[in-house]
Amino acid sequence: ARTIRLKDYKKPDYTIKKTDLTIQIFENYTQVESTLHMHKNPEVVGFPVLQLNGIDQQIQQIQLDELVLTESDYQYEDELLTVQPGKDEFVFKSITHIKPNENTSLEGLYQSGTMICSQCEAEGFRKITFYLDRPDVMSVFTTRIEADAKQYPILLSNGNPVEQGELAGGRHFATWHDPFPKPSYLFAAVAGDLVRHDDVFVTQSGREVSLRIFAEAHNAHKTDFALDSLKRSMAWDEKRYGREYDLDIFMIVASDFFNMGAMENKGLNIFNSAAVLASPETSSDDRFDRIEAIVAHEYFHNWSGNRVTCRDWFQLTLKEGLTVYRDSQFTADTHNATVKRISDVDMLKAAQFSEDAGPNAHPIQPQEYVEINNFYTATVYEKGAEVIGMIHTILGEALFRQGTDLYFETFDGQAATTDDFIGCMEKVSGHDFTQFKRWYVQAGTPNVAVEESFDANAGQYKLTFTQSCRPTPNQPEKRPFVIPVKMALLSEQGKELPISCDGDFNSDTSVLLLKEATTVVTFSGLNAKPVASLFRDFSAPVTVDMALSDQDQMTLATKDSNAFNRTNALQSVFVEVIRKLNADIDSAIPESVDELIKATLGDGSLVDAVKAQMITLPSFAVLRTMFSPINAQALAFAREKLKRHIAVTFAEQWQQLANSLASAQPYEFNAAEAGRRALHGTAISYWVSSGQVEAINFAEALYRAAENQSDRLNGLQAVLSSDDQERSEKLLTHYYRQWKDDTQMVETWLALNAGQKSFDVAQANALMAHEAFDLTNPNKVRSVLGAFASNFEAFHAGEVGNYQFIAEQIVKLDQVNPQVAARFTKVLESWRVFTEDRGVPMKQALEMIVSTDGLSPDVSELAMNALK
Ligand code: BAL
Ligand code: ZN
Repeated sequence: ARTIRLKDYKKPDYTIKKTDLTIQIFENYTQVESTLHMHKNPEVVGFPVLQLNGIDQQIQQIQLDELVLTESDYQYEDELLTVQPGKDEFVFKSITHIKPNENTSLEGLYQSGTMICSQCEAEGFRKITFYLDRPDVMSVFTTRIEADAKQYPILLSNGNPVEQGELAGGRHFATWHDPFPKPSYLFAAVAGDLVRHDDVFVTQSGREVSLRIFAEAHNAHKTDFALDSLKRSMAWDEKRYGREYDLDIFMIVASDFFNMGAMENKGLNIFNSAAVLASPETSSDDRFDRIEAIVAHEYFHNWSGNRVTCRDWFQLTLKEGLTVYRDSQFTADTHNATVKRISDVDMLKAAQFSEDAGPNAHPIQPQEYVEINNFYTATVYEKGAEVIGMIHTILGEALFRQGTDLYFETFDGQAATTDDFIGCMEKVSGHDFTQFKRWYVQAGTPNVAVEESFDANAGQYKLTFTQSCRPTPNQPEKRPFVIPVKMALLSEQGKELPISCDGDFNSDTSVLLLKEATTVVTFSGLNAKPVASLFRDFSAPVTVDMALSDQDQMTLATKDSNAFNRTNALQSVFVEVIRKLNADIDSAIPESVDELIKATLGDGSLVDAVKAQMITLPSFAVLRTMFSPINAQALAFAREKLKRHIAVTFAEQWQQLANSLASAQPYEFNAAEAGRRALHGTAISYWVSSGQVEAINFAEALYRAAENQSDRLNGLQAVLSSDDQERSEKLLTHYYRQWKDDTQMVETWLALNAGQKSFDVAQANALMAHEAFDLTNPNKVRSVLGAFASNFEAFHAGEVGNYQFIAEQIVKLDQVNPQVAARFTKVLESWRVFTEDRGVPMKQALEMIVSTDGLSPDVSELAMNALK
C-alpha cells in the first residue's frame, strides 16, 4: 500500500464540470453509465494521461467523446483506469457493472436490508464508477436511477427531483439534479421500499423546504424525533451562524447497515438507523442526545463541509473539527452547557488522550496516511473541535462569528484548507495565529505543570506555567503551543476576585495566553493567597499538574463558580484515591471523599445532571489514560473499592434518591427530565453496589415496570452490575424475548450481554453464534466486540486477557469489512502501557494479526504502527 503525503499535494490535471450518471439496478448486478464533462486544468502544459480511480469495475464500455475505446486504448490496473485524452475539453464515458449485493465493505453502493444505498466518503465513489475521486474535483451531478418498481418504489439521489416515470418490464426511474458543485464523496443514491415521513421548514428568508425521512417499514415509527431535531438544527444554524438551507428538499434515509454514525451527502443524508431512529420505548436519554447531535452535525455539514469542502483529506478536520464544534454548541444551547461540556471532555479524555499517547498518534492535520479511513479519529474530530473552541475562546463570540461569516462567504463553492479558515480568523481580528497553527501539525497532549507562590507582604501571587509535550511517532520534539487559560482567582469562600496581572491576559474573556515553554505571571493586589481556578470549561486540550493543598482542592470541588472546574476538582479527588488504592488496596479512603459526596448531594444549586456527573467515578476509559503502567486487575479493584465505599457510606441517601427521583409521568426528553433520570440511575447503581437486597429488588422492579428505555436501563444495568448472576441472566432472557423484533433493542441487548463484568470468550462465541448476531452488520459487531473490548474488567481478565480472541475476530472481520475491522485493532495498540502480564499477550495478538496474509491496508497500517 502506498503512503500519501500532504507535501505531495498537486492540483488535478483535469476537472469534471458536469457528471451525468445513469444507475440501473438489476437483480444480481447494477450497471453504471457515467458521462463526465472534463476540462484540462489551464495551468497544465501538454496532455497528461488521465487516471481515474475505480475499484471492482467490470468494464462494458469506455468512450472518449464519440470514440469507443478498445482494450488496447486504455489500461485498468491497481485500481486506476488510464486513458490518453488529447484535448482541453472532452467527454469521458464509461459503462461498468458492479455488485452491490456482494459488497460487504459498505463503501460504494451496497445492499442494506431490503434497500440499496451508498456510502462514498472518503473514497467509496470509486467503487461505483470511474472518477477523479478526490475532494478538490467538484462537479454538478445529474443522476438517473432505474429499478424494479415493486422492489424499489423509492429512488433517491442528491439535489432536487426533476423527473420520474415508468419503464417497460415493471421498472421505473427517477432523475435528480444537484445544482451545487460537489466532490464525489458527497454523492448518494438510494433505492428501496421505504416509508416516508414528511415535514416542512420555512427558512429565515421565507423559502419552504420539504423535509423527508425514509426508513424501512420495521423502523418507520421512530422518525418523529429526528425530524424535530432537524428543524431545530436548521433554525439554530440560521440564528447562530447565519446559515440558511439551500435546496428545496432535505432528505434523511435510515440504514441498518452502516459503517459510521451518518453521512452528510448533499440534500440526502444517510444515517445509521441507530443514529436516527428514536422512541421513548426503545431509546434511552443518551440515545436521544446522540441522535439529536448527529442529526444536527450532518445538517451543519451543509455549510461546513458541503458548501465549503476540503481541498484534500489532510484537511479533514477543517470540516469535522468545525462541525463537531458547531454541533456541541447546538447541544449546549439547546440543553445544559455545563452538562454537555463535562461529557464532551470526558469523551475527549477517554478516546483522544489515549490516541495521542499511543503508537498511532497523529496531529489533527495528519501529514501522511496509507488508508484515509483510519483518520476518522477522535483526534481529527474531537481534538479538532477543541482547536476551533480555542480560537473561539481567544477571539470571543463576536469576532469568531465574523470569522466564520467571512470563511463561508469567501470559500463558498470551493475546496478549502485549514489555512484558509485560520486566515479568515486573522483577517477579522488582526490576531496572529502563526504559532497557534502548531496545534494542527504537532501531535500529542501537552502537559502544563503549574507552580504557585504567594508573597503576603507584596500582596502578589505568582503562577509559573511550564508546558511540555511527550514525543509522538516521527515527532521527537515539540515547539511550545499557544495555550489559552480561561481562569479566575477565588477567595477561600469561592468568590471571584478582580484580576490584575503582568501576563497576556484578556479581562473581557478572562483568558490568559501561554506561548512560551515557561510563562511566569504575577497577580497583584491580593490580601490573601487566592485559589486559582485554571483552564475553566477545559479551555485547552491539555493535562494539568498542580499540587494543591487539601483545602484549596476542597474549595474548588465545593465552591468553584465554574461548574465544569468544580466537577473536575471533585473527579481529581477520586482519581487520587484510586491511585492510592491501586498502589495499595488497603490504603485508607480519606474523609474528604465523604465530605465531598455529602456536599454535592446536599447542594441545591446544582442541577441533577451535573450532580450525577460529579459523583460518578471516572470511567476506566478515562482512568487508563492517567496510569502508567496499568495493572488492569489492581485498577479494577481500586475503582471497585472506592465505589463500594461510597455506596455503603451513603446507602440511606441512595435509597432515598432512588425513591424520590422515580416518576410515573409520561416520558419527556428534555434537560431537566434526562438529568433527573441520570441522577436516579446513579443513585440506584450506588444503592445496588451497597449490597442491600432491597436495592436489587428495587432495580428489578423498575426494569419490569418501566415504560421507557431510560428507566428500564437504569434498573437493568444496576442488576447486571451486581453479583446476582442468576437474576441478571433471567432479566436478559426476558429482555430478548420481549424485544427481539426491534433492531435497536436487540443491538442494546447484545451490548448489555457483552458489558457484564463476568463476560468471557465462551460467552462471546455463544453470542456471536446467536440468531441476533450478524458479522456483516457493523452495529451488531460493535455491540458485541466493541462492548467486550471496552468492558475493562472483562476484557483484561483471565490468565492472559482476551486479546487473542479479539485478534481472531479482527482477522475474520477484515475479510468482510476492513473499515470496521481496523477500528478494533486500536483496542490492542496500548500494549506498552500495560504491565507485562497483559502487555505481552496484547503484543502477541497484534503480531498474529500482522502475520496474516491478505490483510487490508486499513488493518495492516494500524497494526503495524502499533508494533513499531
Ligand atoms: N463525514 C463523515 C460523517 C460525519 O462526520 O458526519
Ligand atoms: Zn462530520
